[in-house]
Amino acid sequence: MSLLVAVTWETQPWVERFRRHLPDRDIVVLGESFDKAAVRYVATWGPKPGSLSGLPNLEALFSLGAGVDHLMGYPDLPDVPIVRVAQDDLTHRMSEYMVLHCLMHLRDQRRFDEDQTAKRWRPDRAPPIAGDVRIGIMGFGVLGQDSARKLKTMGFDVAGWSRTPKSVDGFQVFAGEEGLTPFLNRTDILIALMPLTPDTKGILNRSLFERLARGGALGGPILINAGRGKLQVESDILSCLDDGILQAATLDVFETEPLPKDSPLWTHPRVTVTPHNSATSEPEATARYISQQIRRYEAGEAFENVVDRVRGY
Ligand code: NDP
Ligand code: OXD
Repeated sequence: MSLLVAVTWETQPWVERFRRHLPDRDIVVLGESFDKAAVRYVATWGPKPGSLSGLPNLEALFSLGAGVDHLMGYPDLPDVPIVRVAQDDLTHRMSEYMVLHCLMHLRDQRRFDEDQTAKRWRPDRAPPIAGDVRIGIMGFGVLGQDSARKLKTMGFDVAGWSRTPKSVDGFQVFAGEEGLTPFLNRTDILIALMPLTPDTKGILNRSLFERLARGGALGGPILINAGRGKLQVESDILSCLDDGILQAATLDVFETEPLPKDSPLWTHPRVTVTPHNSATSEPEATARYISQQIRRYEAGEAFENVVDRVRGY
């Protein structure tokens, strides 16, 4: 029986790791010849159309990342469980990113970078402390909750917003449409860590930004999006930065990736751009996680972190 690796990234690091973690299996690769009937599992990211067809004995699809929007629109998606990545390596990377960028905005680090370039000595502002700043995390799942705990340790006042009501020790969690406005009204730094679904597409728009807290300690609301680029309306982000509805933004994800060279986001003085690498799927940790899921399943246990196709995440 074999595991098919169908990635749009460089294949070799994945094949090597899967061979190490599943030494008793054939690890086969798209584009090479292999027995389609022997394939029981596929590990994939952004599969090319047609590449998942004609696998009669397929039992599960593994997304190589936490998000599954790369699969949801796929034509003829096989009707087998889809297991997504939810493991510590990826989660910790995301929380590191969130702590880094929240502290960067708190301490106005971009200004000091500019001052260093200009050899300008301007110790003229006592920044607020974390306890003065309210962070709101849209998408209070695996990643949102871990970031929340770490940001809280730094002293930030953190709340979450999710689709369904939930109780998470130590945090106020708002939910659904009726919870959205009160959640935004108390938020100085808005973090987006939601999946891309029909409900969340374009949600980060002017009408939402206008509901963020005014008069907060940072001089205006700040957006950090590491969920998906299509959550955001980039023309609204730019116009809201220009008219003061937003103070600054950190963006890891974009409507079009790679971010086109002519995007004004690259050069906007109050936008920090990173190349969709806030929480990269590291091959060793990801292959280990998927191998563990396969062994669990073959031992008669259920897969963990199975995607609900109706919800879309
Ligand atoms: P989870 O499924 O654990 O959490 C998703 C959260 O979003 C849940 O709290 C869910 O609500 C909430 N949510 C979903 N739809 C809505 C909605 N319509 N309204 C309000 N809340 C909603 O996912 P993860 O935390 O593991 O990952 C989140 C996303 O982060 C991924 O889908 C991916 O897009 C992105 N990501 C980005 C990476 C990067 O490098 N930039 C790396 C990894 C992930 P509920 O709890 O009620 O279900
Ligand atoms: C993911 C990603 O979803 O890397 O894991 O974007």
